[in-house]
Amino acid sequence: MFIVFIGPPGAGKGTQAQRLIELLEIPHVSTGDMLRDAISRGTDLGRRAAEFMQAGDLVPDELVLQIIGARLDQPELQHGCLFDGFPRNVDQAKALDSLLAARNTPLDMALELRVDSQELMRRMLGRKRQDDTPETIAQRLEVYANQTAPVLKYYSDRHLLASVDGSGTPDEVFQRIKVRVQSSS
Ligand code: B4P
Repeated sequence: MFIVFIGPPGAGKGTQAQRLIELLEIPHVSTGDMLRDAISRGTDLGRRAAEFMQAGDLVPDELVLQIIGARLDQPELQHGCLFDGFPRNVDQAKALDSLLAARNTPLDMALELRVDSQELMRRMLGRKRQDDTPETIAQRLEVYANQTAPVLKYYSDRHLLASVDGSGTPDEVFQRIKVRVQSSS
């Protein structure tokens, strides 16, 4: 099963993805984690991505698609995976469609996690990551509204979108996700 996980910054995609990959027994593909890993290893790609992440902007598609393409070529991803934080704009969604079509493995589901801005701010300021300053968070929320929200329409038009309320405890949220995923598989 191939699923994409979409939601505003701090919605808990990473938190819920860990649970979902265990339930579905599929690999986890988080572009945020892969980019942070490239930065900590000091690779050329990491150096180029760092300035965008620190500013709360999207990393250029060219860099993100480079890491996604390489990851999709790994044999463990042949039968499915959970894309976490990718795609983040409509061009990335179209590129993912092409990559999956070339492998004859179309996307099964787009899962949206919905959380209001006040709660997002509270969660992100609580985790103390380097790119979680109030200014950067405001910029990331704006980028989400302008660039990532249109991805929801893209998947809704293709009848692939399922939206889940991301408020409440991690257990409560996961129960809702489980119901949606199990009813579509
Ligand atoms: P990501 O790493 O994708 O992270 P995120 O959106 O900030 O957070 P996430 O939703 O995963 O929240 P989490 O579970 O941690 O992106 C970081 C940056 O990388 C982007 O700004 C961008 O620059 C770049 N990037 C990544 N992918 C890209 C792409 N495809 N294209 C271009 N650029 C890209 O949860 C947040 C906090 O809330 C945690 O502390 C958690 O413990 C807490 N929490 C979770 N669920 C909770 C709950 N139910 N109740 C209370 N707290 C909860």
